[in-house]
Amino acid sequence: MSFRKFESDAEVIAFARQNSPIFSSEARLHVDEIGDGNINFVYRVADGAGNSLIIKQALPYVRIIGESWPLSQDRIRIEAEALRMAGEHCADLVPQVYHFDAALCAIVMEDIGSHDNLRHALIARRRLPLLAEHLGRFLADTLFFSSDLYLDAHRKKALVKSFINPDLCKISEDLFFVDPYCDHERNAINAPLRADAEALWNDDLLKLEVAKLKAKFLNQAEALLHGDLHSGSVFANETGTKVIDPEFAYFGPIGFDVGSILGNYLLNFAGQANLPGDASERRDYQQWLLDGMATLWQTFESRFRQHMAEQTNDPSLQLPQYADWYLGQLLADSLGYAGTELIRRTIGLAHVADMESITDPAQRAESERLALQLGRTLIVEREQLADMEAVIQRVKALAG
Ligand code: SR1
Ligand code: MG
Repeated sequence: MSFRKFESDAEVIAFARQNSPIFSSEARLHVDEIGDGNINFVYRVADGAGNSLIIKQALPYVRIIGESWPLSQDRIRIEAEALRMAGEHCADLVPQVYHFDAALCAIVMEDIGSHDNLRHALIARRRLPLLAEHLGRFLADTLFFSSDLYLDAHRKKALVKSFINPDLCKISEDLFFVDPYCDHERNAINAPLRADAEALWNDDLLKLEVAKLKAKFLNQAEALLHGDLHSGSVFANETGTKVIDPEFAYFGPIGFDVGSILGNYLLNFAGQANLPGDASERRDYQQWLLDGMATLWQTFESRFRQHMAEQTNDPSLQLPQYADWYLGQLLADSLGYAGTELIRRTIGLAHVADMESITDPAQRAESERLALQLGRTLIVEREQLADMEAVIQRVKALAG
């Protein structure tokens, strides 16, 4: 069978029936196209009796741009394999993959509809009591168990090869590390923020540090990353968390994943300064976000350290002092990449609703200015910020 885009509901329904056992043969099924992401087509198929699943299809181009931005469909194989690998270590934190169809470039997977998009939940100032702990565990387990700290040397290199993902990496290489640091045509800059963006383009110290982070992104095959761990790639409710969409997965620096999600906590923190609603409620929620960052890092750090102590077989990597040094490096990397996420979401191509929902451009610029300042600080001071408590104090000082 060769590739073709699903052209009708009937085709999507037939594919769902063929590739999952969850519907009875008499059930009347209906389809909704639910994708609100930038890149793919996503459908929910349901029977009206409480059974449903998700079908995601990757076309040979970027959905929001069209055929002028071609994109390898190998990304959907990568996503299916990354979900399956994550499921081996934290099955409760990812959707189950029922079927992957290489010819149709489609995944059939569990519907996580009882969870809400984390970005929308954060904008609505929902408190999700288990979120930070779940994210810390997801990061520690997926990243440790795909690194040389755990894997046999041959298995690790075979995996690196199988997750070579050049098209999707190139998007991140450009959108994170190139466009925001020059007057690039892909950038989108709120008019009152123009002077701040121009100052950043002339900031050679910042650009030097971003170059170092980019070099690591290009060269450091440390672990299998999710590769796009922003708050739109997380669904959550009061009791559960699901991480979706690892189509950008590749072997890269661990700090990129940890930093991406920390950066999204801080994007919401900056947005809350000017989002609608009661000021004291918004300030309290900013504190909840900072507490969440502390819990996330503490969960990640202690679990990763425990894995290193108990599950690292290579004797050359077993020294406790090495674990101390290594986790210090991971914190610095994570802060740096959090900074690049803050900056690229503020003046680059792909903005976030945490800021865009602030309708007044001048007010939005205030939040965006804070995001740029936080981003710059995390990047240039990443080696000096000794622990997450120091980071939080620095964030509070900048927020005023
Ligand atoms: C053209 S893709 C823009 C952004 O959307 C994805 O989710 C990634 O974050 C990417 O950078
Ligand atoms: Mg995505």
